[in-house]
Amino acid sequence: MQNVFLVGLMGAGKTTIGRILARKLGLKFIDSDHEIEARTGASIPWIFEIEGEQSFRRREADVIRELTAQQGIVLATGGGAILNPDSRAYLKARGTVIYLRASVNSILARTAHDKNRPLLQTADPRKKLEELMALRDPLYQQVAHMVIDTGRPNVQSMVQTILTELERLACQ
Ligand code: SKM
Repeated sequence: MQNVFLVGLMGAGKTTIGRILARKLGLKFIDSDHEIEARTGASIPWIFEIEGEQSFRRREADVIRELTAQQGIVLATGGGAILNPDSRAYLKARGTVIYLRASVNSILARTAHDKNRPLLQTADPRKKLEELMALRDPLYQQVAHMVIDTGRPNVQSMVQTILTELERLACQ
């Protein structure tokens, strides 16, 4: 059974694309942010505020280690999951990693009214996103088996591209 892992910045569409992909591939969909919230019984902004980012990252690394050990899942990972070297290694070794690469502009548009993104609750979210992109893009690239630009006409065509590419990789 195959696993598919989606990485990329927040607001790139990992959850939306992941749900559709899972349905098409007959796999189970899991979102690591939702899993952390379910296990903790608290929202991500709350965890950031009360415990701090470092504690959130520890919880995230535990969840990535455990979830990637499963078989037959599509996993949407939190935007910062790839910061942890162990998590990068698990993702790369235990499934096909797809980097959904979105522009800062499109992420800003998608997250404009989203209060659930603690890292963007700043005076200048564009600057923050540009910093995150500069820091993380090389890490997403490093871990990815496939890079998909999200500026396509629609979600369905993006999913189709991914499915075709998954088939190609499977035949290699
Ligand atoms: O995991 C959440 C959390 O808000 C942190 C984050 C990040 O570091 O980019 C992205 C979200 O998916």
